[in-house]
Amino acid sequence: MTLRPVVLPLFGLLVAAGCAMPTSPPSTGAPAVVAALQPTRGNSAAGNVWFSQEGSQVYVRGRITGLAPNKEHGFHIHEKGDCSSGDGMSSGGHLNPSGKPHGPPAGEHHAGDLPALKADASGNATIDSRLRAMPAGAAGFAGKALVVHQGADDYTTQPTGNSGARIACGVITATAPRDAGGRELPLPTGM
Ligand SMILES: [Cu+2]
Ligand SMILES: [Zn+2]
Repeated sequence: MTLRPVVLPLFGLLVAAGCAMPTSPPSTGAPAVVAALQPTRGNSAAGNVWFSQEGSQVYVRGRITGLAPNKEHGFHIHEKGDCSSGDGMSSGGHLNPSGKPHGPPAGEHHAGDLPALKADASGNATIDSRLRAMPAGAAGFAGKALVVHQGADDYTTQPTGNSGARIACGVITATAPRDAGGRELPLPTGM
């Protein structure tokens, strides 16, 4: 709720910047790193998620499809940028460079503990959050993995939150994902 007064003027600035350069291709604008989430074996969740540095703040924005309708899903940055195992397990544990317990975004938590995904009746979730105190900034997430879990994060069970199987995984990179025509997908701003 308290994000609105901060975020809306930023949207305006980004839109204005886009209009000033009508011939340029879509670009990420603010410095950002991106994860293109792919479903793990037997699952359907997928989507693109951007972590953008805006001044001293890090925002996470994106859209994920193929989730369980009307369910909450655990959502974390994991420490290894490796989704090759097919079940997401190769991404290791939660990103936790400062040795914190697992927990909710508003309390003590791993750097990789993100606000839960909330799927709508069609199994889609939109993410638009500001992350608290990220010393390494958005760029510090490059080379890690973004993971979506099958179940809800209880934010209590150590060190995982007990949110079950890993249903989507994507390595976080500084390279923007591209559409079928090879154009960079823009950083979402109006979600
Ligand atoms: Cu996780
Ligand atoms: Zn955690």
